[in-house]
Amino acid sequence: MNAVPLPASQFALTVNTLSCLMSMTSPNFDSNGRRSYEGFQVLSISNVSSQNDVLGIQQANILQQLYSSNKLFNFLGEDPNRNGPTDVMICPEQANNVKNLLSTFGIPFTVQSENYQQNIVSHENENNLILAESGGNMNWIAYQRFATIQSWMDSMASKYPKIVTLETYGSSSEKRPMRVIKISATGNDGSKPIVWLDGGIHAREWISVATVTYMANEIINRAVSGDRNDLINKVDWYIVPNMNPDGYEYTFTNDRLWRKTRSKAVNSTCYGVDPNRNWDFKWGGKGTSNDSCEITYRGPRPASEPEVASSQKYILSIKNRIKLFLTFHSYSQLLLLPWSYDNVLIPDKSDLEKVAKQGAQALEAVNGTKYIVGPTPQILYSAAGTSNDWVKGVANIKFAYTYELRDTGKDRFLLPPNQIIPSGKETFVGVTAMVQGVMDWFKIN
Ligand code: 0X9
Ligand code: ZN
Repeated sequence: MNAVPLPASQFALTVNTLSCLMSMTSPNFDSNGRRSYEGFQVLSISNVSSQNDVLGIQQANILQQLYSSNKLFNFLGEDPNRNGPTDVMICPEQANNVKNLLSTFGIPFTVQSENYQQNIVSHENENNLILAESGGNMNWIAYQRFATIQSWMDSMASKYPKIVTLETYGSSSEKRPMRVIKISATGNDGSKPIVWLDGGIHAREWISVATVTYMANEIINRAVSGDRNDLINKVDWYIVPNMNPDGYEYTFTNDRLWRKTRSKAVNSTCYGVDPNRNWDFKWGGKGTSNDSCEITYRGPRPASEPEVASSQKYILSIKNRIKLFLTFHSYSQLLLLPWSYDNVLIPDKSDLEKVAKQGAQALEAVNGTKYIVGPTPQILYSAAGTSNDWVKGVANIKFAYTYELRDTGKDRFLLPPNQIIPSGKETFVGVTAMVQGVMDWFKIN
């Protein structure tokens, strides 16, 4: 279809009349009192042209305006500047208007979901069925609750007291423990390098929690066998499966798409700070919001969140031993290098890239899952105040990376539970290859 473009001024008017205020201020709830996404639609917008059309209007520019001025697309947190297709969720009251507008400007899109609540319900039903069948015990065939993960950590520590120890280094806004599981095949005598793994800093990214606990379990199994020549036994592992415990629980009980912490903002009705915009390095820069209702809210000040402040303090106390820092998110299948705050190169980019490429290659060899390696702004978008940047810039840990796990946009945060084990297996192979690369660089054997 050959659409007749609107003049730019008329476009601005059209955009300004689109608002999701209704579904933002008075959201729907399901029969269990949880946020319902009934009628929300997901569109995948691809091949957006950055060429000017006859009237000098850029399609990419239009998308940017739609994205930023109307709070239409806030639920998936996608940024139209990123490479690849942009997936957006649209509130029910504007679904038709937005689709008409896109068609008018000849911007190609496909409808991925006519009603996102259906996607959520079928994902949760599937998970709950497995959880019910497995009777509250830890496993990696379903996504687990915070309490189950904590008791599993307790049981590992009491079963293998010489190898597995636990430490609570802080507590969340709602007073859940910030807890690290330490695995040391030869006893943690303070002499070995530390590899840090964390998951769940973003609440809805369940696969990051599941993958990190999967890896912890694998490491414990191999440490118990006690082979001193096994690479994984040459380091001490410090693993925090839940960096944002309140947010994680909230995704089970109240809102499957919650991303932030659960602190209450002063002088606002909104809750939560994006814990990956709250770290005390370049705080407040690009890709952050000062609006407490937004999903990328940076918080009132650096490290305002107890989850972030306690993690910073804890990491500083062991920074000299940490040789590799990996934080796990989803989705997109990326292995990101700092800096993320802006398109600025780190001085040792080639060292970090080399290790990352070894990781991505080893990972891909397992199930053919492809990861793209590169600096954050070049392959995703700029984001200031991330844990990754703070770890590199303040704690001075050389090898610090962010994994964006499965998938590339089919199921997004609702990744089917039968992908936990494949994700865990391939990611662990990727991580061990990176450990090897880092050991080689530091000439540790
Ligand atoms: O926006 C983010 O915080 C991360 N993406 S996500 O979709 N999981 O929310 C990207 C963070 C980017 N970079 C680094 N931490 N380096
Ligand atoms: Zn994330």
